[in-house]
Amino acid sequence: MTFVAVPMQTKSRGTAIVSALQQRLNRPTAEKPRPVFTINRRVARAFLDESAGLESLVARMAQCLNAYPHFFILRGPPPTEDAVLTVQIAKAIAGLKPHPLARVSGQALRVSHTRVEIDRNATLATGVTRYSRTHLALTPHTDSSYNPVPHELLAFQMVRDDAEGGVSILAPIEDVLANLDDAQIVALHKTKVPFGKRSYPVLWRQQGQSHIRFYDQQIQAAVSNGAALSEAARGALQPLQDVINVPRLFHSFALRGGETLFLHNTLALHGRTGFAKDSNRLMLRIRIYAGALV
Ligand SMILES: O=C(O)CCC(=O)C(=O)O
Ligand SMILES: [Fe+2]
Repeated sequence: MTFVAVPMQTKSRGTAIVSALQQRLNRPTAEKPRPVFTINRRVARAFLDESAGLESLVARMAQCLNAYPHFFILRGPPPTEDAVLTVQIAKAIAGLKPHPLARVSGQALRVSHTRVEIDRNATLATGVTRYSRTHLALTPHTDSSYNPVPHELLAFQMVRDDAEGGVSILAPIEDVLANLDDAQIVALHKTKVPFGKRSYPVLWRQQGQSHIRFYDQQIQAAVSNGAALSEAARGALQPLQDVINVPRLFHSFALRGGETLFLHNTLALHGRTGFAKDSNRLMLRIRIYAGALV
């Protein structure tokens, strides 16, 4: 599936002809595909044993992340606070191909681990990633969007789910773009927006595919720290903000304890609904650079 980055003609939002593709992508969430890999104990053990004999399974997982809807759910293992299996699967996917960054820095090989749970000390003064450690809803976003190169692969291992909230929202880039018109898409490619200390365009083309970097709270935080947000950037962001605030356009599902969500961080935005202030919901988050997803 390809999208025109810089079309010669632009259509206004109201008169855009809804294509067959758009009609398909705008189906209600319940009808959207939700890939699941269920693994048994033998396969789990094989992953822990350096992924011996799992090449075709790992290749299918990578394929699933590169193709719509750019995520899958892993089921089978019981809930655990040990992230070793998730890390091994993430490393197996990442290791399919060397990452371009690996040539310039050992950083590419490092795995980032975070416990995502309510942190009562996470005050509103402690950095932009604080939101994930509260009970608050998170609108669909890209993780590590302040990095020159955001990690390609993210995994969220649900240890303890929340029965009433914390529902995952996944917004594949195709669904986001299908709800914007060509002029809006062009503006998001051309306009730089501040994330952390630097500015980057929200959309870019890589290997014939559009990728996205977007984190509303990060942009707002950069602005409150003094970064300039031009009128052009505000204008480019508004339609995107409008779209990502409509969860019914995207995939949503409640991950249950033991399930792990793997996703392509620059081909699908992820978010969640809020939950109770005293919830004991716990997820483990893994981020890794993955050459096979570049
Ligand atoms: O809590 C969740 O479901 C997602 C949290 C999140 O987006 C993050 O920690 O990056
Ligand atoms: Fe996130």
